[in-house]
Amino acid sequence: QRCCVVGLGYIGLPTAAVFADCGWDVLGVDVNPDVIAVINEGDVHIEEPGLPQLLRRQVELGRLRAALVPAVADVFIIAVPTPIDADKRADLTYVEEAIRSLLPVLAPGNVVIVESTIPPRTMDDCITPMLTEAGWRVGEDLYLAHCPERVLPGRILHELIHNHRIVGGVDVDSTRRAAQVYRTVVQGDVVETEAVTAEMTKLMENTYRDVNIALSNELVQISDQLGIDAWEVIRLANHHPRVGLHQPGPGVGGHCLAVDPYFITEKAPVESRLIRTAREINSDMPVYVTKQIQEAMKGIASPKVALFGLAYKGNVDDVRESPGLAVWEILSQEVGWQVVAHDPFVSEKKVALPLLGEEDALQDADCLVILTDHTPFAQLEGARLARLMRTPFIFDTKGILQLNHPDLIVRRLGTPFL
Ligand code: SAJ
Repeated sequence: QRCCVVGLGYIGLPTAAVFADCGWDVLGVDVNPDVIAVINEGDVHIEEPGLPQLLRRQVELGRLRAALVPAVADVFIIAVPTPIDADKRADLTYVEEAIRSLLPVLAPGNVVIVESTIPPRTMDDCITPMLTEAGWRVGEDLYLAHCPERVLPGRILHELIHNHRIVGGVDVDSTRRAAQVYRTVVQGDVVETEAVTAEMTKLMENTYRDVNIALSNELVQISDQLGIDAWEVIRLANHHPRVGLHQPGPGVGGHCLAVDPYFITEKAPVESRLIRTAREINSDMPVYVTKQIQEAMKGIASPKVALFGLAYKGNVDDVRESPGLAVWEILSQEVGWQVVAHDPFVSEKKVALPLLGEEDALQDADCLVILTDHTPFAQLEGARLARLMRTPFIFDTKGILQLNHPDLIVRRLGTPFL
């Protein structure tokens, strides 16, 4: 069976590699010639544990190759980005272009699957009409389904195989055929539904997380006001069998939680009040964090601030919608301080600012701000920080530090300053 995966990013590339590993003959397609060249050499352009080895093996075995345009196949999987525009509405350009790129190679009996995250009703109101207008009888000679990806960066290869999948076709036959495709690869359940339910399910999963993180970020602000330790409240409340408060932090980043809720608010702006408010709380967190840093730096003229962690979350190299970048922007551009950044996972190419090594960043700093829970940050040594920094003030927005060196002043977001 031949499978063509359109879009070789964080989702498409691992998907292509896993399908190849399960015996499919896979063609990966991307508009970026550099990406194509790298993959055909057996290398990868993104950071994901286990992917380099898996991909190299599949390329060497001849089961996976990459090209700029799609070719004839049995199944097409679309995994291109759906960004939001300035009005916080889904930009479907890439998905539409991907569908258009298939038109010259589609054949009767093909299954076309959209994995990209899309607003509710997109399959029915946008994708199906595109194919119908091209002359296809969807559900009869062409099968069309939405199968949202749900993998967690950092664990993608494991989750691609073991997570349950939701498959929603635009009609019953499409659902059945698309579900069969995933059953060749997935060890979790493949749950069948219709397209619009699959679209909404995916969005609600990420919205659930966004709203719950907003609740904890609100708790942080209430706790700061009332002199309560928010982390202790979360720890104790989570002893309750039906409570699972999330972790607060400097904001919510990544291309999923910080974006997907808008796909709901765009379609039902009046009804989605809680979702909208949660988004506001989370996207305002970098401002809240910088205000606290400014408060702490009050007595220091022109402080040097070292920001640790520009990736949107721990142990990944992805900086999309990252709270760390937002904090950098406010402190360096609006406040005008000397701000330096360090992130062992992120390459300078990905951020339009210089990144320093750990020691250079800490040297003579007046404030160290932890913005991402990268594992190496949890191992920072108190004595070293005290020796290198000019003012040994540390602000931990992720609650990961265990420092108790007497010379350090360590403050955790949402914990009263003692
Ligand atoms: N975060 C918190 N507190 C928490 C958990 C996360 O502040 O308690 C922050 C993180 O630091 C990060 C952001 O939220 O900035 C998002 O991180 P994440 O680990 O929650 O999620 P993503 O964006 O890496 O992946 C999510 C996952 N969705 C769910 O868990 C419901 C993943 O399964 C999806 O496949 C992915 O979105 C996606 O592609 O939609």
